[in-house]
Amino acid sequence: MSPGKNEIKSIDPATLEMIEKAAQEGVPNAFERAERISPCPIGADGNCCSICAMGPCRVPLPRAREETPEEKKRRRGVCGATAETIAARNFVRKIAAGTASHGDHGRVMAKLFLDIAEGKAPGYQIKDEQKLLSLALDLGVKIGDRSNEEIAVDLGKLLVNEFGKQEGELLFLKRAPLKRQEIWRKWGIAPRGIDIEVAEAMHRTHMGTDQEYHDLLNFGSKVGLADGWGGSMIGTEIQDIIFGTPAPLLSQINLGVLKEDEVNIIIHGHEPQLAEMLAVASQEPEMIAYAKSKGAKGINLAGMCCTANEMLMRHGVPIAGNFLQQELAIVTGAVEAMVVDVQCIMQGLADTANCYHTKVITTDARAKIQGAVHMQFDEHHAIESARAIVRAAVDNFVNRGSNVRIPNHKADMIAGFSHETINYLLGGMFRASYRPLNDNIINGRIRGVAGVVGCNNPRTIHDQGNLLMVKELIKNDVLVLQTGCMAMASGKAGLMVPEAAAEFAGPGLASVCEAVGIPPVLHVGACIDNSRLLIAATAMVKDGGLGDDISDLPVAGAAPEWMSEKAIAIGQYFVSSGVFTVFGTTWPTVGSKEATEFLFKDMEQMYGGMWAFEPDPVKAAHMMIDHIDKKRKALGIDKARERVLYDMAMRRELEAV
Ligand code: SF4
Ligand code: MSK
Repeated sequence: MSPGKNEIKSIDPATLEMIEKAAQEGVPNAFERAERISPCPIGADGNCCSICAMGPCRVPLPRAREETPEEKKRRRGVCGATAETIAARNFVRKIAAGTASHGDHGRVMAKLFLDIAEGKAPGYQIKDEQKLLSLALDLGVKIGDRSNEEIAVDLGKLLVNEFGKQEGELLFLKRAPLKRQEIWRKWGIAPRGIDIEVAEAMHRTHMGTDQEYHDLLNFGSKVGLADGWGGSMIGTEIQDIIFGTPAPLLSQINLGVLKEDEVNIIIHGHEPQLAEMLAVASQEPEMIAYAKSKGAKGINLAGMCCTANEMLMRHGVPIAGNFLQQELAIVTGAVEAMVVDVQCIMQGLADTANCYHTKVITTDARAKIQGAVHMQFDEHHAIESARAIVRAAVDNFVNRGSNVRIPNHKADMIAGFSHETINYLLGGMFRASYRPLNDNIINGRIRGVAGVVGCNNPRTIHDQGNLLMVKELIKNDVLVLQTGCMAMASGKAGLMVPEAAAEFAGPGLASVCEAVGIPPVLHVGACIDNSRLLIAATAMVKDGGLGDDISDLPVAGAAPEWMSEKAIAIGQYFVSSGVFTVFGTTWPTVGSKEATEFLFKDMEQMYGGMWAFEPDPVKAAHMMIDHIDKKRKALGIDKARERVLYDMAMRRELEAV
């Protein structure tokens, strides 16, 4: 349920200050809209079907009592579809929408990569040659004495082909542990291509096609895998090659990164190709001189949502905030332009911007907003497009009103823990490996690893679910890896600096963090970079000592404040890859006990991973810890942990004597 009228809406002081300012100035925003609009309980439970014009059909469970067998029999749509079919269809459509979104992102990157290799996208280059060569080797592209561009053309064609491939299996599936690949084949869920699985999902869920909920949900796993081991992984790998593989760097986060005396440009969305060019254009001496000619001291670029994560981890561009702060950034009155690309961009931005001088600039033909200015970004003339946008922002500086107030809140954070970086940090440059991580898990200093990812949602207190969960996990010696808006929530709360280990982590995890010099909570990237978590989990399996499949690892996943269909796609590929995954806020199949049971229980028998739903973030953290302990026991390493704790207690006792 949404926080009530007089309840706290966020635990972030910058957010609270701007909600207050918005209320004083009568400015619309998601927090006040969520207060006015109650979520439809039938839709929220997955009990509403609107896929044909005989409906929409609502098949709600009776409230506060068990349904009778007679009611159960009659709980059907006009076509006779059961509540199970309706819930499963709705769920699979969410996975398909999430997979389509990440897939479209990956496709744009694959095509840009091909254009760069063919010399058609001046301004971009291949920045990580090592990653280009290692990916080419992985996928059987000939290297020999060929130039990077020649190799990249072949690699680019191979990856673009993954989207439209009609048969066989996605190339990246071969990166998974062998046992995992066998599980996928056994259940018929090894994706053939990316688009074909999304298209088949839409067909299967059309009126009158697949009406067997087990079959529908099993197919949903296939679609999810086409995201994690397909569209998202292609996007991540190519972005690393063309923009550089992230390595740890220090930056800052929260609305306090905006500057009163500079032109503030916020880059918002998910695809970083324009933002990369804005970073260049905004720092060109002529552009800074132009800004000065308008009375500003310079040009300040800051990020929002996942474009922010991309620019933070590769260039140290500070982050203004996460998903629920997008309108509030405009409420500061200090933003000259909010430049958006695709995904997670609220239409409400245009309304909020109407109350100030801010220009909302859409830049992608797939994502326009009524009331925004559209300035189409052209990758083939990238720097020129970027300059035009920066100039428009600079021109707007003179229009700032007098109601500027930038919250004085920002925090330091370290970002950029890619799989490669974790490898180097743990194993050293010359024998990069996950061995030290596995060893510390085996000896019990690190109890396990958790991926805490996903969005914000005004139906729950902003950032609170994340913080309570993450603090509970690290206190219990669980190393936390984060992406998306949840990574930002931890960054704002000061959990992504090495000093956080001593303050918040349990003694075992703190000792490892101190030895390696890392925070107890690692920023791994944007939403598509959840594919890095799959690679990290696979690396842990391959390094040995922790079983022979991802489902054997003492790991768990969570999205305590999710809202997006992409989060469901991500969760499904975690589950189908063998990971226990718990979501908070709301669960979209609770209206069908059978469909929910299949996701929460049967999937464990099938894939070794399953879903869970727990809105209380501390309880959810303990479900993850219990799962981690169950896996430790199965691996026979639970005793090692007990021994470590016993030894430490003894040592303390000895010291006290
Ligand atoms: Fe109703 Fe069936 Fe049409 Fe869905 S498909 S709206 S349940 S009639
Ligand atoms: S941006 S999908 S609100 S994490 Fe990736 Fe944040 Fe969720 Fe969008």
